[in-house]
Amino acid sequence: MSNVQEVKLLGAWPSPFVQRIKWALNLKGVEYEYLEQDLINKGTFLVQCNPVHKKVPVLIHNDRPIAESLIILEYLDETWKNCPLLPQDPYQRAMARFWAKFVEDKFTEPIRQVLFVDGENQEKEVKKAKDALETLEGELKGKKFFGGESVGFVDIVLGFISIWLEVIEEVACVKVFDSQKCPSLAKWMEDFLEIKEIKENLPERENLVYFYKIGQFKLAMAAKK
Ligand SMILES: N[C@@H](CCC(=O)N[C@@H](CS)C(=O)NCC(=O)O)C(=O)O
Repeated sequence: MSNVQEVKLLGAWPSPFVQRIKWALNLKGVEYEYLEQDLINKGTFLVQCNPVHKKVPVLIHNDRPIAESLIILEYLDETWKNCPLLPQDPYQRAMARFWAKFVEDKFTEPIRQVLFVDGENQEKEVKKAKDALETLEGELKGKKFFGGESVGFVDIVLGFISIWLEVIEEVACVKVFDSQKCPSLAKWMEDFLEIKEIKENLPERENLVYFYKIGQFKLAMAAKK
């Protein structure tokens, strides 16, 4: 690897997927240039860098773009070996990938849907998200972080709930997280947010609420047309 490292991150401030990459870069102490993207009127640079999905985050390392937050996290971990996110042991590594995929398929997708649907459909998505959290509670029990004593791959992937979950609950007027049923996860969120590199430069809760409320309003208006 050449000594000159030029790292850029194409992002959008309200995006939990982008936040994952900021966290990993912070933990590894990688300096980078952050380029905020307009996702309504997407710029040609974003489209050139991520022509397939046209989404953020995109990491650009020495002029080579990489898309999809989980792929970027793995790339960062393979390129900057300090503060490893994935375990060394191949079996443990497979397990971390398994749980990260579980988070994406069984939690992230339903919780995203909660914002876009209502009525019975919303209840179904809330139930899916709750069930996923209870499964994750079982996986976490007895450990400080999913990665053990320090933050790892699964912690970074799920970490957005420590900020975004309450915001989504407020905007969608639903209750997803139950600290009685998920005490380990409740403690995990607190511990996660205590970490210096995690709590730096987080989006303001009120700004997120405002952003998602505007999004919902636009959706409602579009549905009436
Ligand atoms: N699976 C992707 C999801 C990324 C994603 O959905 N990004 C959103 C922002 S939160 C986006 O760029 N949306 C623009 C669009 O859908 O056109 C990842 O993990 O990076």
